[in-house]
Amino acid sequence: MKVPMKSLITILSIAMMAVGASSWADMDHDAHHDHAEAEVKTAEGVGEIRDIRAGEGTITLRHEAIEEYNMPAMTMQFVLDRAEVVEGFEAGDAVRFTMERKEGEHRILELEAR
Ligand SMILES: [Cu+2]
Repeated sequence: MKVPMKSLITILSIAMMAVGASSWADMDHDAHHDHAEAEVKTAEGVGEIRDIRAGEGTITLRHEAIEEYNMPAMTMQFVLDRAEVVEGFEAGDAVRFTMERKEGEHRILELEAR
């Protein structure tokens, strides 16, 4: 049976949308918690500093999985709770950290060398 080109394109774009939607869900793995989860909770994590931007108040960490937040291991940017948190640290340092998610922001509360 000959499938008209137009239906093929429709089928393809639906398939691509489905793939796109599922990979978006993976990337945004923790977003679905935001609505139900009004209270703030903290979590401990371990990782390595990739980049510090004290002027912008951010730090990029490669971190191991954080079960409390349902996060797999990844590299991501965090907001610094206070500028002093990163004092004495530099990119490449292995760290242990305490974080919280508040109003959709991931904040680093404490940083400790390991
Ligand atoms: Cu993460």
